[in-house]
This record gives sequence, C-alpha cells and structure tokens, in this order.
Amino acid sequence: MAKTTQQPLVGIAMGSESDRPVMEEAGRVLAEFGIPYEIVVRSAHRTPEATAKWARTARARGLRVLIAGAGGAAHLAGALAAHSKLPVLGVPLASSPLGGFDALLATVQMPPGVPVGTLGVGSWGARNAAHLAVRMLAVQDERLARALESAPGQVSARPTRRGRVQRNA
Ligand code: RP5
Repeated sequence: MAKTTQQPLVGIAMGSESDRPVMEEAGRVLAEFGIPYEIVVRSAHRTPEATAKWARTARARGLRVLIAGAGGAAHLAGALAAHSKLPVLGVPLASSPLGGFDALLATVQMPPGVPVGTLGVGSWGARNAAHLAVRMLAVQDERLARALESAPGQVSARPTRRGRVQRNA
C-alpha cells in the first residue's frame, strides 16, 4: 500500500496491479492539490473479504472519498458502496476485449440507494475522479476551495467563434 506521510483523505482502490498505471494518474492530481491519499489493490472477486474490510474501515481511518478503478467484471466500485457510506467514485478501465464499455456499464448502472459516481473510461476518468474528489473535499475546506479557484482551468467557458469550447492548456 502506497501512502503519503500525512493521514490519507482519499482512498484509491484498483482491481489489479495491472490497473496501477492508469489509477496513479488520479494520485498525481490529488498530489497536485496537496491531498494525502492511499492507493491499494483490492478486488471484488479475487479478494472480496479484504475489499469489504477496506471499505468498512475507511471512514474510521480518516478517508473521506473513495475512488475505485476496475476493468474485467468491474464491480469494485459497487462493492465499496455496499460496504461504506462514503462517496464512491468509479473509474471503468479498458482492460477487457470489450474496450471498457463493459466496465462502464457495470460501474454506472447501480440500483437506487447504492450510488457510484461514475467517471469516463480510463485515464480521463481517473483524472476526473481525483478532480471531483478535490471539489468534494473543498466544500468544507476553505484552503482547498481557494486553491481550486486559482488553479489553471483545463477548459475555458468562452466558446470559440466556431462554437467549440476553447482549451487553455
Ligand atoms: C479486473 O480485471 C481488474 O480491475 C483489471 O482491470 C482486470 C484484469 O486484471 P489482471 O488479470 O490484469 O490482474 O479485475
């Protein structure tokens, strides 16, 4: 388990070591905002009991948001939401021959009452899960809210003459 030295606020779980390169992109975004996080491998089908325990103890360990990335049979985010009332953000990964569309459907289509906030497939989703976690934490953290306001925007609100959204970066 990788950890920063401070008490982690965000927990990132991924179904396999093979998911790490993509899910570390979420960690990099959190680090940019100075948010301590932990990143672990937990699988809903390979290590179901360890996964349940990680989710059940998350709040007591100081975590405030959970991010789950999984590809094949992508029920990890849903499994975390079954065991924790913390907000769970799901990142479908393109590990299977179906290119991640299967993971997207498995992650997004949760029945009412067991919510998973589902992001896009792969790297974009991992990065946006972290950005969303930052915004969630900023609701009650003035320092973070100010950091968000002064962070360079990825997308300008100003449309171009052709009606497209103009990118700043
Ligand atoms: C899922 O199956 C994991 O989240 C991963 O995306 C996929 C393949 O896992 P490995 O066979 O590479 O361990 O459980």
